[in-house]
Amino acid sequence: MNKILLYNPKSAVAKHRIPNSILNIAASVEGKYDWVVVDGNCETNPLEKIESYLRTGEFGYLGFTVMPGPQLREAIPLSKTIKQKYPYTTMIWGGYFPSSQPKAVLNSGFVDFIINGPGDNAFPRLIDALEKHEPYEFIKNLIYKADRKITKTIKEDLLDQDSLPPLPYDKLGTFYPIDKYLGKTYLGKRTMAYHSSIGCPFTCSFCAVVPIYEARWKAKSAKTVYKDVKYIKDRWGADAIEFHDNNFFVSEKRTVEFAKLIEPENMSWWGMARIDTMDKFSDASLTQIRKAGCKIIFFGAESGNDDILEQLDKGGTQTGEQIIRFAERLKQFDIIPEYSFVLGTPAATPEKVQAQIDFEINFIKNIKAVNPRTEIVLYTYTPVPTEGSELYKQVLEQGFEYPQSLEDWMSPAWESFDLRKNPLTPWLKPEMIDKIRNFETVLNGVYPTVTDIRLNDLKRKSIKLLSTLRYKANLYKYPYEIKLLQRYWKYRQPEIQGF
Ligand code: B12
Ligand code: SF4
Repeated sequence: MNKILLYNPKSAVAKHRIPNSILNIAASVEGKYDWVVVDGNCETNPLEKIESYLRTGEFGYLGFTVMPGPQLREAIPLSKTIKQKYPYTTMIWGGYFPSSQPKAVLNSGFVDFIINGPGDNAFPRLIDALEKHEPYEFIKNLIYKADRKITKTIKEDLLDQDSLPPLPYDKLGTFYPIDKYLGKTYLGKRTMAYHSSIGCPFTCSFCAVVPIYEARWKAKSAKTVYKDVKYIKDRWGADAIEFHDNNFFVSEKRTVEFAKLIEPENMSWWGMARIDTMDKFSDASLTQIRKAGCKIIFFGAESGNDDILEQLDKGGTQTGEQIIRFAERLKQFDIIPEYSFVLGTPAATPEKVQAQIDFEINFIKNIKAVNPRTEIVLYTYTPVPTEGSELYKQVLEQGFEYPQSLEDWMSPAWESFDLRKNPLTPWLKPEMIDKIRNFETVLNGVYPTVTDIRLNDLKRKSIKLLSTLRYKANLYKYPYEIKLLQRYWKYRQPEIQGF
């Protein structure tokens, strides 16, 4: 009865990635406890698959990783049904959603424990304690209910990432062929997903990483990253890498060291970064990175307005002027910047909210003018409960409230919030959301994303032709003709499908 079932709820309709979150947890118990992985992305009936294991009577523990959005929507009914049918099992949730919304999760009655942040030590220690009927109150990174009260244990320091056990890729391959996880993308024919560091040293007040990692960052060394990537390349033929780190490029030294190691492997790669950090990289470093296969980098540009950057606690030294200058700088290195913006932050009056949106639209057009290859991803601002932050206080004052129960989180409206499409924030009026979305449609029409590998030249040219007139004349309303074509060709939306 001490076997462990680890579940990755469905997160995407296509392009499935190696489920790194639960694979890290599997690594933490490898050799100590028997474990299996069920990946909702690869199952047509995940409940049936989970039950096929539970019916053996050998499984006592279930570990679910849960992100907001579609993963949450699947995790709720599955966990509820499982707990009702197999009440003796212990249900443990980890990942971003339960760590930031523990009240709703534990009050549901079907989740027993939450791992708050990294689970590499907390998970095996919790299982040990439960197996031996020992107290678990002293285990770090835990949230549970005791005497009807939500109890959080203290946070553990981030672990030395090189000391973590290797990920059990071969064993994962006994459940799902690793080939399935190496998809065709803009970067290559067999793209692997890798996570080389945890946390982030910054404290942007809209970011879910901050309350969990509290401005801490720890990375694997360049050598370890190279060794792991090389293993997957040699064993399964990966030819490209998506680095899923929140902030891959924090250290110029590590990045350049990795670039030098990976260069002979002829792989393309992508990662996430900050503009002000990378703007400090020397020309020689940027040249080396590109030479080593880094084709495109995702940056949280957020806003061209310095006051809003301050309101968002963007930290560091990023300014609107720098965002534009850096897009231009990257042109000479042939690296495509992928800039994401957060539109719809709160302001004192509706007119001010609208003026900010108009400002950003113009700003984005200026970026496109200096570097048309810049990819633009538009989010609408969704508050993250970084308690105590000035921005969060403003959000509460304007009447914003989170759902109190897990069932409420499942409603289509809150799913849309999670996908940062329609954030339900009281200061953002429907016509403002329409303006953002319509501009996005026209912009994507004029500059179709390079990451959509299904769009051929003819499709790109047709959409571009239709959209350019509107773009030049600032006419964004009712772009039905563009939408029709995009729907017909199933245009890819990185902002809701996740990069
Ligand atoms: C890969 C990824 C995806 C993949 C899917 C991953 C999968 N599981 O199949 C895709 C691209 C599909 C995706 C989509 C989305 N994602 Co996503 N995603 C990530 C990303 C980049 C990496 C996750 C990962 O693999 N981490 C590596 C592991 C090792 O770290 P970890 O998950 O933190 O796991 C540790 C702990 O959290 C804990 N833990 C985690 N799970 C579990 C489970 C158990 C049982 C235990 C014990 C412990 C535990 O222990 C682990 C080891 O220490 C994260 C950001 C990040 N860098 O983490 C965003 C992130 C989780 N995603 C996020 C979001 C919002 C989304 C979307 C909902 C929206 C969007 N626009 O991107 C979409 C949903 C789209 C859709 N249609 O489903 C947000 C969540 C924010 C929040 N408010 O909570 C994040 C944090 C990005 C961000 N900074 O905003 N995503
Ligand atoms: S730099 Fe990026 S990952 Fe880091 S806190 Fe800011 S938004 Fe989050």
